[in-house]
Parts: sequence; C-alpha cells; structure tokens
Amino acid sequence: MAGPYIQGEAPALFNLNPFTPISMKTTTLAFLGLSATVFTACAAALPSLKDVYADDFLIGAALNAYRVEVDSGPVAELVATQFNCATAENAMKWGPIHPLPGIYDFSDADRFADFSEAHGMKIVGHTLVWHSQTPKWVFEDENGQPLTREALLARMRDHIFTVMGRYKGRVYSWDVVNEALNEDGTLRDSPWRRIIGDDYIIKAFEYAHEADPQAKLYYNDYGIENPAKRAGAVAIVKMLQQAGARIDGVGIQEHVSLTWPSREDLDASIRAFGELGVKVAITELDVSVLPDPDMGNADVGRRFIANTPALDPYVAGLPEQMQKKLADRYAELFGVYLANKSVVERVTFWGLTDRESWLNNFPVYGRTNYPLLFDRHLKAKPAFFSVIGEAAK
Ligand code: 9MR
Repeated sequence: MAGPYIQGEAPALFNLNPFTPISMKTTTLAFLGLSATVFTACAAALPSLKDVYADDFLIGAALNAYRVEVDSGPVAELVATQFNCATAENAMKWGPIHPLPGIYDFSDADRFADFSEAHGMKIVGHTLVWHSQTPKWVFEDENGQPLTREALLARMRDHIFTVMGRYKGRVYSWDVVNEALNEDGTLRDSPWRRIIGDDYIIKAFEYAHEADPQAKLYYNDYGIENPAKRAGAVAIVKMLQQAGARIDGVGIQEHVSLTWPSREDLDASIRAFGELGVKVAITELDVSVLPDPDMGNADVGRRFIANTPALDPYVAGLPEQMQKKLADRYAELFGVYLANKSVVERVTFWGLTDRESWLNNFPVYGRTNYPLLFDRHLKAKPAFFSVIGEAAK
C-alpha cells in the first residue's frame, strides 16, 4: 500500500487505533450506548478475572488510545475491576511514538501510561523493534539510501534508550523484539536483519537491558505454538543466552481459533520455553470464531481476503451453540495456562470488547467477530464466566 510505512503495515482503516479520527475516539460512551449508572452496577456485580487468578498469573488487556480518553465511567470501571496490567495496543510502536527522525510524540503513550497507573495496572511496553508499523525512513539515510549497519544500530539504540528511558520505572515489561520469525522457524528477512545481520536481536536486548536494567525483557511472536516456529523461538532464546544477553521471557501472542492450536502444541510450547529457564506471557489472546483459511498466521502483512456472506456468518449475533464453543475453548486454554502456572506469568487479552477487536478487520475487512470476553455493549459473555470458572477448578 502507499504511504510512509514499510511492507507489512496495515491499511489505515484496519481498526480503531491511535490514528482513528478524533470524532470517533471521543465518543466512547455514546458509542457504547450505555449509561454510566447502569453499567457501574453490572461491573460491580461481576466476579473479577484479576482476583480469581491472583495466585496464578497477571491478567491484562490491550488498550487502544480512545479507550483511555475516558478516565472514569464504564470503560475505566470495567478495566480497573477486571485487569491488573495493560498493554498499549498501538501507542508505543515506532510509527506512532517516533514518526520522524528526531521527533518523538509521546502524547498517546503518556495518556495510556497515566490511565494504567491511575487504575492500578502494571504497564507492558509493546514494542521496540519490529518490521511493521515502522516508518521507511528508519532504514534509510537522508538521501533515501539504505543505512549502514553501524548507523542503523545507532538509530535502534537511540530509539530504545529514548522510549524506555521515558517510561523507566513505570513499564515493568517490554516486548523488545516482535515477530522476527518466519512460519518455518527461520529468521524473517526484515530490513533490521538485512542491514544489521542476525545479531540485531542480540543488540536490541543488550540496549534494552542497558536502558532499563529493572525491566523484564521479552521476545514476542505469533504462531510459535506450531513446532517449526517454536523451534525458531527456542533458537532465539538460546542465541541470546549464549551471547550473555538478558532475556526474561517469551511472549506467545495466542491469536487462535476454536480449533488451532491443539492443546498439546500449546502445552509443548510453554514447556519448551520454561525448560530454557525463561517465563512465558500469553501476550495477545483472542479466539476468532470466523472462518479463516490460514489460521495461526497473524502476520499483519498478509494479503486481505474479500468479504463474502460465507466468511461472515454471524452478522446478526453469535448463536448460542457458538457462544458455548467459544466458552469451552477459553476454558481449555486457561486449563493449559493453569497447568503451567509456574512458567506463565501473565495472560493478556488483545482488546477489551468484541467491538474494537482487530479481528473484525483481519484477514477479511469489515466482518463481525466475537473473539473476546466482553460483547459490543461491555457485557460479560458466557466465555467470561467459563474463564472465571476455570480458576475455581
Ligand atoms: O491490534 C493492532 C491493530 O490495531 C493495528 O492496526 C495492527 C497494525 O500492525 O497491529 C495490531 O496488533 C498486532 C500486534 O501489535 C502484534 N501482533 C499482532 C497484532 C494483531 O495484528
């Protein structure tokens, strides 16, 4: 697509993100069609995810910029009662936070950090080194020529020091490198790797540790439940460990379907990382209920598929038997996390409600998906109660 971003960047209307027009961002309550009073009563009556899993792992949500504009009321109430950590869905990525050489824009990220702290949530930083949502200029000199290895390393270091430095002591865990792997477990041919070489990953972790020695440092990817890609992630952890670099954990994004991955593959991945002595965070959990010919591939650079009624079967609502399937799938996933709770340190949902999930627009634009625990009106779904129930088993 045209525009300042490298291949792999999402179309402008991908979903509601920090680039969403202000008129859409500022109408959250009206948009949800809710009265604060009615909702407050509901939120207070619900059991709390963070409380029922308090002895097991942290429970988080990814928040979009427009979500944190309203710092009181139903959204804030739901977030504060259900979650004890938050990830910026987009606000801390390179494009939004460092749009031009030497120009940083911390406005959305600051608001997100203030909101998270005001509501008692730990902050997860996402993400420092990625091929997507990274402007083209990052890899070029002032004449549009590819940077040298040394110049790109210096730029990476400056970015990591500036962004981590600003939130030092506030962000407790950073996704340092995101999605460096191909599906077969080899390293992705990103501009980072082409210009710097395979050790760009080691350098990123070294700089991150130097910038904030207290922060937890994670490698984050999707599809690493699959054996081939899991082996690639294991190799990255070993490479970092052998280089003497600090890595605290692996983020399994967990953009999953009702059937993929199998319980066994998920379990095997968590264990494989645990055996390396690092933690696992489930960093971007959601469960698509819609048909996808290539599930398990959350590559934002994927070609978009045209929408058809067959690909979008639940426009009028999710039938009861599908709600049940979703609830059962969530129970299964949490069963695996609980069985591995000595390794799993956090489970974060990729969004708050079905309404704003990126999965309404990926890999088919404009569908009606139901991947999260809260519906389009902030109401808890059967899947919410099944996740709560799993904690009591
Ligand atoms: O949910 C994010 C969406 O709002 C953005 O448009 C998209 C653009 O790259 O990124 C989405 O989040 C991605 C995350 O940062 C990394 N893993 C895959 C997520 C879903 O695409």
